[in-house]
Amino acid sequence: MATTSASFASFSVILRPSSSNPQFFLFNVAPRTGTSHSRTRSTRFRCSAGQTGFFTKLGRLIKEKAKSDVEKLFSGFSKTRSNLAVIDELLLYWNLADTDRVLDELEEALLVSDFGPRITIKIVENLREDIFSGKLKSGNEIKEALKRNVLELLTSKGSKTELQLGYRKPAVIMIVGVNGGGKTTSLGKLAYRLKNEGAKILMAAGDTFRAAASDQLEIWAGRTGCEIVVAESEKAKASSVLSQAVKKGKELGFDIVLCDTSGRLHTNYSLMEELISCKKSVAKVIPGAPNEILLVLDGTTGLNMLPQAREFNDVSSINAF
Ligand SMILES: Nc1nc2c(ncn2[C@@H]2O[C@H](COP(=O)(O)OP(=O)(O)O)[C@@H](O)[C@H]2O)c(=O)[nH]1
Ligand SMILES: [Mg+2]
Repeated sequence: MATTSASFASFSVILRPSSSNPQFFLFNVAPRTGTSHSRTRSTRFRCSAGQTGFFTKLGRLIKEKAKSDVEKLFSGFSKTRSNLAVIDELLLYWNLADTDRVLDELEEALLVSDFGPRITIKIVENLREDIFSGKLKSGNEIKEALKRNVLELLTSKGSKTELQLGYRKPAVIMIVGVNGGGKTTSLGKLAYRLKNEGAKILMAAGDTFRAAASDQLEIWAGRTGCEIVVAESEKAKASSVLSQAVKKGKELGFDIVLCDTSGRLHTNYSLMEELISCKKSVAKVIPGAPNEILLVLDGTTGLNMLPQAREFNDVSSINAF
């Protein structure tokens, strides 16, 4: 098992069965350099001339899919923007006698823009108070106050935001969320940040459902210079991969094990059950682990984030999102 940074230069992916369980491998992935591609990789991506047509077609399909995803995203933004543009018009012609009607319409515009009832009422009532107490005297002042209110709500800190990693090593962080929400990407970013802070990080490829999910995590391990545990067998359970990784982390003195998991719809109960078994399997190795369960949410999801957060919290007691 290669664990030292000195060994990074010699290989990009080295597979060696662990002594305790031959089903799993600890990968030590080199930061990508021009010369570090392994034999496995070049074989995997070799493309003969006869396949060019297929790849051109595949490339075109991927481009079309990406284009439609981007269009969907921006049409979502532009819908919100046009909902919010109503506010500009409302406030342009505001006068004191019209306050109740304008605030009712403002309330509606905020609600259709996914602000949620609690926040909307808070914003509108703050504005009403300031208008009637004479603090806000023009449409422009109301607009500025509205911006300040939204900014304050977005930036005010709730509970503690630092990761609570405890004193036992390794600390275990599990990343959970729905499919395509950005779990693996967030794990990569987190690994980069924690590594720069001096932590020795082990990644665990707990997404055993999605094709090439562990390859994706391997790329992040390469980029960040972290080590990674993946399942060799396609039938391996996510809970076993994670518990094996935590065992490795413990044996080899890692500071943090970052556990990737498969995406699951919060309404799919059997997959949510699997998350519970992942959590339990990790706790068997280190009592009290995982230290943190982080829910990754796609910022464009809107209010559907709430049921997602609720369901994930019910089964896995998330610590942050
Ligand atoms: N624009 C943007 N895209 C992201 C972000 N995080 C992830 N993605 C993209 O969202 C897609 C799904 O991300 P991934 O990490 O694989 O999601 P997972 O299925 O939850 O692990 C990928 O194409 C990522 O590049 C982000 O913060 N911003
Ligand atoms: Mg993923």
